[in-house]
Amino acid sequence: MEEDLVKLIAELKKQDAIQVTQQRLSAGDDPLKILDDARRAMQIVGGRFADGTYFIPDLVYSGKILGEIAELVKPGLSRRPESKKLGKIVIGTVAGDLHDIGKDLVTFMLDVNGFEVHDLGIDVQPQTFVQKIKEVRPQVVGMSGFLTSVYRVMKETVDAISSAGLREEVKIMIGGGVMDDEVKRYCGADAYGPDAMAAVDLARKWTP
Ligand code: B1M
Repeated sequence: MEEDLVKLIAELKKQDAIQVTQQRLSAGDDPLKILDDARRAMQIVGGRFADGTYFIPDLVYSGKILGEIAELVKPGLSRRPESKKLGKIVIGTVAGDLHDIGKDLVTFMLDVNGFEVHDLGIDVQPQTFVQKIKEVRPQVVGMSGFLTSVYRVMKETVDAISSAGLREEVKIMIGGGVMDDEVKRYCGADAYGPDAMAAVDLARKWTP
């Protein structure tokens, strides 16, 4: 059924993809595994967009499918029982970038794992990160980026945090489709997280 879901999402067959998701959840399948399969499917969608098989409306529709699957899967990702928050995180998709599905999943996973998350949304200017850091004093800053064109703005955001004298106070993690360790080094972040659970593990490592 794993390959079924990947194929159905990649083929943009929304109703069937939702049905298979429901079946897998009822059968007790791991919700994180379902999300990971959905992510693999989105890579296929992205590849088809890049090679001219799919167009913008297909990308938009794939986003809708994934959004609905994420909503189905979320209740199965258990919330941490205790009420005291583990630490504070400011997160956002950097300026010029409007992708939010992956960032929202990371935000959700951080939240259910016990962090106080301040989500700045999409297209977030460097100074907006700086202002929010001054306001909430987080231990961790998360920057999502999904376009190669935003590598530079990720670096500018880290630079803005440094110029404001806040760099020593925070650990910075980056993530998103086209990010990797090389981009991390280029922009001066502390770590790159390949998926939502990696982001949670990094945040755990950096908070008391
Ligand atoms: Co866009 N898009 N898109 N798109 N889109 C990509 C990213 C692309 C790779 C597709 C491709 O061509 N192969 C490509 C970027 C190419 C590049 O720069 N190298 C691309 C492009 C080109 C564009 C436009 C420029 C298209 C155009 O207009 N000509 C445009 C840009 C608009 C803008 O932002 N200014 C655009 C627009 C869109 C839509 C609006 C139509 C839609 C977004 C819907 C939305 O987000 N609300 C969309 C979609 C759906 C995609 C793809 C197909 C899927 C993205 C997605 O949701 N993936 C994407 C292809 C791909 O990803 N391979 C693509 C599923 C999601 C669960 O995975 O986002 O990777 P992901 O998130 C993961 C991890 O990365 C990680 O955890 C998440 C959960 O596991 N993670 C973090 C994310 N943030 C993290 C932060 C962390 C740690 C981990 O720490 C802080």
